[in-house]
Amino acid sequence: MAKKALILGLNGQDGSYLSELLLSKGYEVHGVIRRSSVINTERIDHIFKPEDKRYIHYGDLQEGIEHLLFDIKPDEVYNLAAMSHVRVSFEVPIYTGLVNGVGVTRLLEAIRKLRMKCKFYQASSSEMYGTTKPPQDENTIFNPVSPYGCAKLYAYHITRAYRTGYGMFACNGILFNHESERRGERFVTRKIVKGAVRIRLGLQDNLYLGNLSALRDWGHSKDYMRAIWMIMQHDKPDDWVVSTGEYHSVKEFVIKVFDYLNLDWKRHVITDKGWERPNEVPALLGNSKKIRKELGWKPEISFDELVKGMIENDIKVERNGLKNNTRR
Ligand code: NAP
Ligand code: G4F
Repeated sequence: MAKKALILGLNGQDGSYLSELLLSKGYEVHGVIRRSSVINTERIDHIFKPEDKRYIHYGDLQEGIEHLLFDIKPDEVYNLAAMSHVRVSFEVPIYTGLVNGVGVTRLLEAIRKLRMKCKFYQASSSEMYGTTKPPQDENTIFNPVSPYGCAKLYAYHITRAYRTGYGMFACNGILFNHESERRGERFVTRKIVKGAVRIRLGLQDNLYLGNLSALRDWGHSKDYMRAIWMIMQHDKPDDWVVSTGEYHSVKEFVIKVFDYLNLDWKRHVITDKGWERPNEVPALLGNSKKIRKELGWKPEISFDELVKGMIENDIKVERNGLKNNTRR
């Protein structure tokens, strides 16, 4: 019988790549999306055909999803749902705590109360390291400095507590930044790519950014979703860092994109304090030795390929006046 997976955050960047991966492995994939006043399934419309709509369920981490767990009886639950924007978390700190933190306890508690034997994956984040100096690995101290990072750290610990306390197969993937053609337009990589492409095509003149000196370890979402599936297939539940082990500044990212498009970035990029955060995480660089050694995972898409793929995708999107990500 096919394994059943339930993905919270199905229509997000990661949810879309994970569902493709699991379907290619023969899983029956169910997912949760939120009701929205506009169509919000663009990332998954090519994956779930109209006749597959029975696999897509409405829900919210704030409400709990006991009924879905009970009806679907998944073998694997992947919690990718979150208010995922760090800067926005400073504006909605309480909501962020309720969704990204308490929401995870709701899920774990539902699984426990229903006495389900399913495995559980929690999308933990390198943002939890905050101001701790790089490189960071599974033993590095956490120092979160954003409401998002604090809520994610709560979720990380509650996942461990349910593992140790109740013997649940509950894992944390501590994923460093990962991007793609499907990345949300308000994260810095996609914002830079989209802005530069639009400048190249004469659709806008300038790009407004915040702190250019922050360093990030950027990988591709597709590689990272393969990693989290491997985490869930391991014989014991654990916590794992997933990263490329290479970092670049936001400024380097800008220069790379503008150079690719034969543009002089200094003529178009304007730094604006309005895009900065009350607290910044200066440098994230992951040491993913453990997952490479124990599970044999490694990233397959290079930084150059990531950037090039994102640029080519946005050229197509902007030239054809498309709503979003065309590249599959
Ligand atoms: P994303 O594109 O923003 O997707 C987040 C998903 O969560 C969306 O489907 C969103 O639905 C859903 N969601 C938000 N609030 C919800 C709620 N209250 N109830 C149910 N669903 C809700 O983010 P992503 O890049 O795919 O990231 C996936 C997960 O990994 C997130 O938990 C993120 O915090 C974490 N993470 C991401 C990275 C990264 O670099 N990408 C690194 C480490 C950890 P809507 O479309 O309705 O908002
Ligand atoms: O792309 P960002 O918004 O990603 P950030 O804050 O690192 O968070 C992402 O990665 C986390 C993993 O470490 C995830 F958990 C989280 O869900 C999310 O996916 O910003 C990256 C850097 C920051 O230092 C920011 O200050 O870019 C800097 N930046 C400079 N100008 C900007 C901008 N970020 C955004 N979003 N917009 C700007 O205009």
